[in-house]
Amino acid sequence: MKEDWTDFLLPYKQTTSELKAKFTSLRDQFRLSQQHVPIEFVTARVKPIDSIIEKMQRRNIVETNLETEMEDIAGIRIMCQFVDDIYQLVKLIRKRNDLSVIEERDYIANEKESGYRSYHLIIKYPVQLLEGQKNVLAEIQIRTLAMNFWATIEHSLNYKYNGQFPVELEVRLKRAAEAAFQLDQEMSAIREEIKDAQQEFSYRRGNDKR
Ligand code: 0O2
Repeated sequence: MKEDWTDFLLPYKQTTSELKAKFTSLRDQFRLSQQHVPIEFVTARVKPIDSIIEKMQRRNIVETNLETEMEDIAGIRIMCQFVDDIYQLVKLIRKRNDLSVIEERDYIANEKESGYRSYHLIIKYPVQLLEGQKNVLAEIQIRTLAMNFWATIEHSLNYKYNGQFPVELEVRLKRAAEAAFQLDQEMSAIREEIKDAQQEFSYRRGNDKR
């Protein structure tokens, strides 16, 4: 196993902190422009060494292929209010020229067996290091607050049960995932109604002034 993880992980650390700053700044730009803000908050992490080693063993990844085969050593998570916000952000990310999208996994349209929902983008991000530019793979996960609530709880239970849930718990978690998704759909419907009502209101005000 690697002797010096600090050196190896440095570009990933830099990638996560740069991307977090960029997406936080994007949120601030939306706020300033008085538009609906599609980003609620952003988190970033470098995968812990024990998780990297566990995944290397599970996926048969050899050390020399780590940089090309493990796509989520650098991870960014963006939380949104609405499902539509997720797809708006995906479009924005595809257009950026400071990174390139190399793979997309829509676990919202195609939820995982566990009930997990999120939109994943695997990107290539160039970081500037002492020795020059290096392209780093990173995973951006975009989810609603409800999806994040479910995933956070399920992730900690997974840890507790070591990935082997009792059947009843598995069923309840799937039900909870469905309830979270229903909540997202209900909130989107309410949002559309509010938008329609606001448009109707401004149209009427416009007519009254004539
Ligand atoms: P952490 O702590 O977030 O780093 P694999 O990593 O082998 O499971 P794959 O195909 O490499 O899967 O990548 P995938 O499925 O696109 O994304 C893996 C990451 O997505 C996980 O990372 C989780 O963050 C999240 N994820 C995927 N499936 C689930 C799920 O069923 N429940 C929850 N809570 N999260 C999920 P890590 O490394 O597991 O965790």
